[in-house]
Amino acid sequence: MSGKHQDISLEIGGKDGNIAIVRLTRGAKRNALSDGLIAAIRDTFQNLPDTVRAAVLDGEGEHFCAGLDLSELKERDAGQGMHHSRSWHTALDGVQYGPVPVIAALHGAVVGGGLELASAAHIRVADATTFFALPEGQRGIFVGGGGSVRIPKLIGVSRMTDMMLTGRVYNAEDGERIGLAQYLVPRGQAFDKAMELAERIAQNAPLTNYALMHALPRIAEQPADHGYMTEALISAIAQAAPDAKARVRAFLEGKAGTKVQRD
Ligand code: 1HE
Repeated sequence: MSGKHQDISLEIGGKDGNIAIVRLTRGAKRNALSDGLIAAIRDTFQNLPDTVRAAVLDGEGEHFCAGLDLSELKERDAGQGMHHSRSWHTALDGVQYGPVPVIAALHGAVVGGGLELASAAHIRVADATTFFALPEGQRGIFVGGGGSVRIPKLIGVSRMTDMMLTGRVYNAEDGERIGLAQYLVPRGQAFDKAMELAERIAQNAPLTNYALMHALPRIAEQPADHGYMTEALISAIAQAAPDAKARVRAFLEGKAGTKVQRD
């Protein structure tokens, strides 16, 4: 990392010490994303230790993230605004297309750029206090952190349009129902659930995780015949790895714990 930033922390944890816990630590400002914090998110995800197999992203205090730091908005001209948006794209692409899957542990406000950040994660776990909104419409601005690309993939263009036109706020339950989160847990339990999922993910073959993160969203953008080809290439690479061979052998030899089981 290019130096520690006061508004973010990185801890390495989990049973095998291979989970990165990335926390926004700007609770007093509801984890609002300043330029400095966006750069720190970029640097943190770009420089995760090689031993890390999954990451959990959460926010200190009552809210996951209040979005763009509005106090920095007022001084920007159009050119600076474009570069600012592009800097978010780089940082949030680094979350989505980094080395390991990212699970966002959500609570309280997940609004504006906070929802854009959460959308860059691979899995979102919301606790019962979570609420989702895109107040950009009310602030006279537009999403700029990749939200117009990522959020419609989660909930569709019409729901996102409604959120921005009307200021609609989704509570945790409705947010999970429409696809803003994949898991809904009781108040205060999002981090523990995210860690549990991270532990599971960390046990997968790293190459499979990488293929999922990097190939799936791209295949979704490709015409079907290109998608099939990409799928064939990735599956050939994954199955050729020694790790894959060892795992399949373990199943065929009836080794304990390799069967698919109900949760
Ligand atoms: C902030 C921000 C912020 C809080 N920028 N300082 N995002 C928004 O429009 C959401 C704006 N925030 C809120 O609606 C509320 O703060 C919350 C619902 C998130 C939390 O409410 P609450 O009552 O817990 O906190 P608060 O009293 O409103 O805020 C506490 C402090 O955080 C206060 O500062 P203080 O110095 O007076 O203590 C707030 O000013 C500060 N704060 N949110 C700056 N967002 C890439 S483009 C993305 C575009 C967007 O994200 S637009 C949506 C921006």
